[in-house]
Amino acid sequence: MTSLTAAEAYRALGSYRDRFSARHMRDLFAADPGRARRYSATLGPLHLDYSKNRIDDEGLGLLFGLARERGVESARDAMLSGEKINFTEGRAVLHTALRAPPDVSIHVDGADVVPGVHEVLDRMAVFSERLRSGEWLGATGKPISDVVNIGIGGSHLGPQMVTEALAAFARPEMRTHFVSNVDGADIGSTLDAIDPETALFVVASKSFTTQETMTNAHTARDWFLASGRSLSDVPRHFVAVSTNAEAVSGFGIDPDNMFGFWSWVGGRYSLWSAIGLPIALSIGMTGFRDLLAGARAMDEHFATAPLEENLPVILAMLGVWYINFLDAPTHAVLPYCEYLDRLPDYLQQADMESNGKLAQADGSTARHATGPVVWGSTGTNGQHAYFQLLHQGSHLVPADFIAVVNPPRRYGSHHDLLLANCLAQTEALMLGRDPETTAAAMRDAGADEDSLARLVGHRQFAGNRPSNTVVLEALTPRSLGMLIALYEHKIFVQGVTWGINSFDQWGVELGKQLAGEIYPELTSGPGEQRNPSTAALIELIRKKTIE
Ligand code: G6Q
Repeated sequence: MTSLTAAEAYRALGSYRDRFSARHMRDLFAADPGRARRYSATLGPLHLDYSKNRIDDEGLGLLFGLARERGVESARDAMLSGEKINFTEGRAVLHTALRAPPDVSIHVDGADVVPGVHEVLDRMAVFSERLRSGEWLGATGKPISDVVNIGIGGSHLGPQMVTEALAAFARPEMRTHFVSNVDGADIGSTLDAIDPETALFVVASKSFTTQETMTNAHTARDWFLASGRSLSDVPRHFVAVSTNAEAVSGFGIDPDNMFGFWSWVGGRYSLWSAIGLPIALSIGMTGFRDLLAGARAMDEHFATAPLEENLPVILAMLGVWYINFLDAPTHAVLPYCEYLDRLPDYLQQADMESNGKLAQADGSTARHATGPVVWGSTGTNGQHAYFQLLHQGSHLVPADFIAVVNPPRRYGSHHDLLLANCLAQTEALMLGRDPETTAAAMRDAGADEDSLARLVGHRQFAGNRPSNTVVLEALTPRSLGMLIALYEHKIFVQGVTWGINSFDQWGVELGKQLAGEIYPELTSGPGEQRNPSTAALIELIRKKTIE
């Protein structure tokens, strides 16, 4: 495939940008009374309002044309049917098969993968029921009260984000903890809070070789054994989620308590697989299956809706518009929902590890921008921190605001205040406040002409700052499944548009390799080939004092 910048629609978008980019969203709304309705879409319990974007019908038409020209539809079909679209690793990309119903067939290398998916789901159901009902007992005969997931990256961020998002569906007597960092403070503080007699560790690692995870797992096992237990007790307190049966059994985990998955499940797309075991242990398997069903509903929509009505495609192409045509290299994710506190972190990995790359299919380097820096945190907290820059800073920061209509619990006026703030921010970003209105408001408040001359420039808002608003009817396993799959497919569509492979992650290899080399040098001293800066830092650390 040719480069993005050579695409006919890309060039047309460039000239559209030159003609259009000065137009203000205020004027777009004024000129088109139907804009809010036409630039909105609903799928089940999820509503998307994308009307507060710097675009009109012509621009959107060009963006959908670009998606077609870049082969988004055929790439989508190839992914969904199990073709090996992860071309640098020779793998299919089938997180969608993890949420396919049993009557669907999806083949990889001639074999239907769906029966295996349901076999693992059924084993997860049996295990989670035994654990949650208190039938599964620890080595001293006590039921499990604390589940500790030990994993990192894709084996951590998804399960943690979903478990915390759906905390309202969990039973309070079953607590879930997540340990990821190789910093001993992470596992240390978790072990301090639990009892070895009632703890169950889920060692989650596709490879079962990841340094951080295996270091934490061994520390947990040592702690468990130090409590007076023997190796034969380990299988009652440690289970694994992995593709590496040999290493799992070498660790002392009963292979019957290993939940497998497959090479066609990428780490950051794996929460739907057995990597989601902590979710199932927390909210129960019915809830976990609802999560899968929500994602499945989004998959079906993605597979069948015309591009112009296809929610992931709409979000993706708006992102391409800002990144490639309006020089906006970051994207903010702003959930107005405390339960979604971890969503920005989760999407940071999903997006930045998928699309933070420049190598095109033929190995050449793209000469256009690709994946954005994804960042954000919950509202209203962000309003009192960095929103200043969103409103008046020099960077254009497209943002997704995520709101939930019905909270699991209402506390007085809190929820209406929360939602009012969410809507106020998107409106302020879009409308801004021109100098005349600013001056009039200041005059009404009693400001003199001297103050006006000095302060209007500071107190005006240019506006025209774009946002999407995603509204969930309620935060349930189903709606959350839809929301996550929406972003997964958005990321995919952008990767296809940019001509990159969204499913490898070679960029994390070099640092891992160097850490392996530097680790012994912290004891032995820097190797001769070590660069002077790093060598000096190694020496400083070995001295254990700065002076
Ligand atoms: C995700 C990445 C990465 C991976 C972790 C953990 O797509 O591949 O974040 O999930 O490095 O790997 P293991 O599951 O093999 O321990």
